[in-house]
Amino acid sequence: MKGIYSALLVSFNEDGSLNENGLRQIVRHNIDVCGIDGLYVGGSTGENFMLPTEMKKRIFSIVADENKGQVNLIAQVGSLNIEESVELAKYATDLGYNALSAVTPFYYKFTFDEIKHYYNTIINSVDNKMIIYSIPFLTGVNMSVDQFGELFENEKIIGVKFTAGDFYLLERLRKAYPDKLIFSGFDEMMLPAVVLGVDGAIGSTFNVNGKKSKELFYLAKEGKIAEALNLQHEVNDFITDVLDNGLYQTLKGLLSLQGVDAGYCKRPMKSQTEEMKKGTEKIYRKYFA
Ligand code: MN9
Repeated sequence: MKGIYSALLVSFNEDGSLNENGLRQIVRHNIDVCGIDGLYVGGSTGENFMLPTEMKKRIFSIVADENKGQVNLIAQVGSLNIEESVELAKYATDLGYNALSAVTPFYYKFTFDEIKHYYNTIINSVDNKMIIYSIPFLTGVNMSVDQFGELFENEKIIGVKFTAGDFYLLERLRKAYPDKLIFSGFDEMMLPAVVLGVDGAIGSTFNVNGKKSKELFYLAKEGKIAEALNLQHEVNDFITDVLDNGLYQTLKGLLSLQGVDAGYCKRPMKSQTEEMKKGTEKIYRKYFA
C-alpha cells in the first residue's frame, strides 16, 4: 500500500452531472502518464462532500473498471451520514478496493468517543482496512498521539492520511506507531514528511505533476536530500502558482490543456472563470509547454 497516490480529480458536466468518459480519461492519465502507485478516490479533491450517494458509488465503480487492477485503490467513504459511509464501505469493498479511508466527522464538535465509534462502525461492517483521513484545517478536528493510538487498537485501522503541517505530531506518531501506514497529505511538504518517515503521499497535484512528485518521494526515501530539495523547490513553484490561481479549477484546466476532459467543478464550487483560464494557460506555458 506504500507509495504515491493521486487524490483523484473528478470530471463533471456543466449541469453538475458526472462526466463519466472524462473521469475515465483522468484515471488513464494518472496511471499512464503520471505513473502513480495508486488512486485515492472520493476525497476532497474529488469534490466528494458535495455529491449524492449514487454518484459516489458510480465514481468508485468507474474508477475500478478503468483501473483494471493496475494500481492500488483507496475509497474515501467518510460522511456525516454514517449509514451512507457503511453503504459506501460495503460497495467499495465489493468492487475490490484495497483499502477504505474516512474523513474525521466534522461540522459538529464530536467527542473523541463519537469519533472512535464512527471509525469502528464503518470498518467493522466490512472485510477491509481503514486509513484515517485527518485534515484539521478543513475539519477543525485535532487528535492527539494517544487518541490516534486508541483508534489504531483496532487492527483493521492500518494508517492515517496526515494532511497537516504539524511535524512534531507527525514525528510523535511515526515513533509511537512504527507498524501503521502514514501518508503525507500536503504535496508542498512532502520532503520533510518523508524525512520523518512517512510511507507514502496522497495528493491533488499529482494528477498533473505526479511524475516529478514521485521522483521527489523516492529520492528522499533513498536519502538524497539535496536533490530532493531541489525538486521540492521546483514542485512548490508550481503548487504556489496553482494555489494562487484556484486549486481544483487550475488542476482541471491543466489536464484539459493536455487533452484530458477534466470538465467542470461541482456547485457550490465554481468552475474556471475567464481570468482563471488565462492564469492556467500561463502556468501551462511555464511548466509544461
Ligand atoms: O489530499 C490535498 N488536500 C486538499 C490532499 O486538496 C484539501 C493536497 O494534495 C493539497 O491539495 C495540496 C495543495 O495544498 O497539497
